[in-house]
Amino acid sequence: MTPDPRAALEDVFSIDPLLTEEERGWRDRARSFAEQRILPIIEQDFEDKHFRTELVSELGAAGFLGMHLMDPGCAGAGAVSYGLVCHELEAADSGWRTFVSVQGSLAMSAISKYGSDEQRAEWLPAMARGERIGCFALTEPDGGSDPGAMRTSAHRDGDDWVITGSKRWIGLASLAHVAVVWAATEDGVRGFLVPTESVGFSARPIEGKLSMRASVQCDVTLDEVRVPSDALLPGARGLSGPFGCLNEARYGIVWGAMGAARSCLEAALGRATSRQVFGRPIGSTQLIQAKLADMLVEYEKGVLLALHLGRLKETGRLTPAQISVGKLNSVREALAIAREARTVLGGDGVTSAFPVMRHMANLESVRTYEGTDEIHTLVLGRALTGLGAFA
Ligand code: TGC
Repeated sequence: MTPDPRAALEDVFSIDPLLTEEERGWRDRARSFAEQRILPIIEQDFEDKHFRTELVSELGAAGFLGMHLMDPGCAGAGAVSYGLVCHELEAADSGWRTFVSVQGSLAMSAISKYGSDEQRAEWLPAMARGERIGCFALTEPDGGSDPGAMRTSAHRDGDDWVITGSKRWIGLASLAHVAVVWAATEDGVRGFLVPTESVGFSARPIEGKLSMRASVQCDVTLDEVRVPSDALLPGARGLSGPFGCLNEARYGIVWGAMGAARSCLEAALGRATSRQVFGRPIGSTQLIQAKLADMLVEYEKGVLLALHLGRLKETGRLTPAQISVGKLNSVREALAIAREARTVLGGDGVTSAFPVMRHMANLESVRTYEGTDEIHTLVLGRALTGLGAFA
């Protein structure tokens, strides 16, 4: 009988004893959700460039939206539980992990960290249930790596704020009810909660994507959008505001990208034991075994690093440089695993009969958003030398 790749992988890499019962519960619920609600439809959705809005309330009912926040309506789960959920969702597709990240780690985190009591009460419970969707408008068309160069500006007009500018690559913006918009003011960068129905706000999905096709990223235009003074997030001043949210999302990617890697490794392992070439399973050859072993080693190291960072996060000791180690390593190694898995699958590996090319294409986006490989490399260079080399 052909061995079960998942069971074989879990046998060699025994992570369960390192997790609490509660963490395993979150992991198992996310795995069931991914297998029952995402996997059956994802290849077709990716082909059709279709985002399934109807799954959003199901994610909310499962408790996955803003699950690490302690606010009313949010699950208040630990960092490792949240990471495991990201891992399982991204094992199905990066687009669905991205949805949970944008909603929970970016938009809801911004409101939780920097919002007033009224803002938290107005938005967070409904966003946790998936009844309202949020987006996070930081990146601009002239370059995402240097948010300090932002051109979007907000100025006071009586009691109101008037916001003008453009944003690009904003996940969920055309579906969102509220946009967390970061804009330059006389007082430095500030964040605003902008209802997307506001006059002058428009969001247009970006066409021609060959990656993350089952999710939505947009160009956003703010044409003299007028919001009242209580739209300002009172607790965020300067770029450390949005960066505080990016830390949360980058942490989720550390776990998530390894989920995509696991899916690729499982596909390769399944093929290795079932595919016969030269009269025997290809998995009985030394070259294929070496590829599988190398993939396993990087996967296991990546998950253990994610777990280590999660435990640091739970005790409040996780630093931005440590998150950069994780984001850089997870996405880089997940891409390498995807490429190697494709070779094990032979020609069939380029078809949608296997998830590997879809993961590979998705991971190219994940590699670029939330800080590119290059930015995280330079964050680490600065952490080691004390010298910034960004320019
Ligand atoms: P600098 O401009 O000097 O620093 C500004 C202030 O920010 C603080 N800071 C951080 N705070 C918390 N966490 C971090 N990770 C932080 N990084 C910086 C910094 O201490 C300073 O504070 P203060 O109080 O002194 O003003 O910037 P820097 O020299 O520290 O950093 C430069 C660099 C290149 C590392 C930074 O600009 C950077 O991380 N760039 C990458 C930006 C990025 O990730 N962009 C992607 C945005 S979002 C996205 O990709 C899409 S969202 C998903 C979707 O919608 O689908």
